[in-house]
Amino acid sequence: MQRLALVSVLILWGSVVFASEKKNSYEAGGTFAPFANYRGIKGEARIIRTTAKGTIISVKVSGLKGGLSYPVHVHALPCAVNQAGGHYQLDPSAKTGEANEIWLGFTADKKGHAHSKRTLSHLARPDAQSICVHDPEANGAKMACADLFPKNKFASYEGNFAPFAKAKGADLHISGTAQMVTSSQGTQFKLVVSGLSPSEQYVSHVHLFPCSVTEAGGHYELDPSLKAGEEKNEIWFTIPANQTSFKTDITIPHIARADAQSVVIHQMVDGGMPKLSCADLLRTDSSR
Ligand SMILES: [Cu+2]
Repeated sequence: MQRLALVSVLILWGSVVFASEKKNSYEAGGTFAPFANYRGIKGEARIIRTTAKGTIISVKVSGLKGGLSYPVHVHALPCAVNQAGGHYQLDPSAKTGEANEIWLGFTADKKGHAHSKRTLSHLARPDAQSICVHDPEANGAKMACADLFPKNKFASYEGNFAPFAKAKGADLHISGTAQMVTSSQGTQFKLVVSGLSPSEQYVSHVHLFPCSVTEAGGHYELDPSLKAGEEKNEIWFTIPANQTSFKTDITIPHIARADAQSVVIHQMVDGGMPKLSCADLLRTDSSR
């Protein structure tokens, strides 16, 4: 009887640990497709994020030239957006280059097949959105790309506002929540904020990185191939003046990508826009 109780406690404990790990651990991936000017390249890419071990990434590609070595990198945008953009940076405040990126270069065998795998202690952020194979015979032009999307592309995200380290005085009282829901129709944002000073002016935007990574980085751009900093290409929330709290619920036709990672509240002061408070947009579903 006692033994049975112990066994059931152990089983319960095991499932709790498994459930909490599962929430942050997930597998994603996709198939390679060639960019324009290239054909015949096929294969697949997988990314496994585990809270315990970091990140495991593997790629398998065919349709390459036998004996040739190819540069392969994790990129920061989906394949269809600005040709996957630039390289994913482990630390966006550090120098670009191999030590701060995820490189998976390989050499094709006689049949034109190649594969590689990397295991990192770094837990890849959601902005690790694709993998590109580059053409060594054309100055590293992008040849083929695979998206690293989770199975459920549409999801709910949520986080609580917390002050940045530099916030002081009344700015420390700002609290609330930010929610984001993506669907085939677009993206809904709900913000509930309180603790504002009626005498101050504020503005809020969707930012590129989690709150703890380079203080949420720059602004999320609807189209990253256009110039940054224009309101029509970003997601801005107007915070009315002379209020201590505000709520907003807006839906935009754009479907937010995984690089929409936080909402920042700035103060508007002469000559600047200091970042006061930030809410991470974390996926709330565990089944990806
Ligand atoms: Cu901003």
